[in-house]
Amino acid sequence: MTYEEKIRAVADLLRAHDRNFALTGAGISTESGIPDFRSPGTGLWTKYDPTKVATLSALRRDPASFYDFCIPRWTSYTGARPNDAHRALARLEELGYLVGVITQNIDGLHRQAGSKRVWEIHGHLRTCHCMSCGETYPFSTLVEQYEGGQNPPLCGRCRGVLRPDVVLFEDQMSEDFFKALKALSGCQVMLVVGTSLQVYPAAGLPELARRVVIINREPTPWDERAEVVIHESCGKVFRDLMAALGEPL
Ligand code: CNA
Repeated sequence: MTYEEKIRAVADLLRAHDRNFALTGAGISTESGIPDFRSPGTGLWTKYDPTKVATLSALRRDPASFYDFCIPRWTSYTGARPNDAHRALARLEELGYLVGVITQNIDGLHRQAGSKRVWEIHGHLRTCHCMSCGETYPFSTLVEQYEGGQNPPLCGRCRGVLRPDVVLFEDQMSEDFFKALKALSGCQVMLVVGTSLQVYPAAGLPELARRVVIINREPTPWDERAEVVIHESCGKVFRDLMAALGEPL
C-alpha cells in the first residue's frame, strides 16, 4: 500500500467501526518538544537508563538525586503545548470516531488539547502525595520546595518525602490502567501512536483490540500483526487523516 492508501484505509476503519480507541506514547509529544525515551539520537535512553534512575527504589534510596534527575524534565513538560496529533485525537473523539485515548504519557497534553475521555495509565503531573501519611498536594508544591532549596520536598504535615502521582518503574499500575482495561472491552480498532511498545503492561493493550493500526516513526513489535502500519511522524499522519475524513484541523 502507498502512504495515501494507508491513510484512506485508516479513515475507512474509523468510519466503519464505533468502538475505537487510541493508545499513545512519548512519540506523540516529541513534536511538542518533549524528548521520548527510545528515539535514536534524541531519546533520553541515549543519555540515561530510565529503568535505573526513574524507579521507586531510586526514589527511596536517594530521593535528592532522584529529584535532581526528574524535576528538570518534568518542569519542561509543564510548558509544552499540544501539537496537531493531540488536537486531531481530541477532534476524533468529539466527532464520534474515537471513544477516547489511553496514554502512557504524563505530560497532560491530551487533556490540554481537549480530549475528554483520557486514561492516564502512567499517572500525571497535576498532584503529588506524601510517601508516609498519604496527604495530597498540587504538583506545584513539590516543585516550589525543590526550587526553593528543599530537596527532597517534604510533607507539611508529617515531614515525609513527597512523590508525584506518576507510575515509576517498579510501581504498581494506576487505577486508570484497570479502568482502561474495562473500557477496552469490545474495542474494534486501536490506533497505536508514538510508542515503541516496549514497556509492559501497556505494550500488551493492543491484544485487546480486534484491529490494530500502528503510527510510529520506527518499527514496533506489533508491525507484523497490525492491519495498517505507517512509519511517519504522527503530526503529518493526523493532518492527512483528518483531511481524508473531510475534517481538516
Ligand atoms: P518510547 O519507548 O520512547 O517510544 C517512542 C516511540 O515513538 C519510538 O518508537 C519513536 O520512534 C516514536 N516517535 C518519536 N517521535 C515520533 C513522532 N513525532 N511521530 C511518530 N513516532 C514518533 O516511548 P513509549 O511511550 O513507548 O514508552 C513508554 C514510557 C515513556 C512511558 O512510561 C512514558 O511515561 C514515558 N515517557 C513519557 C513522556 C511524556 O509524557 N511525554 C516523555 C518521555 C517518556
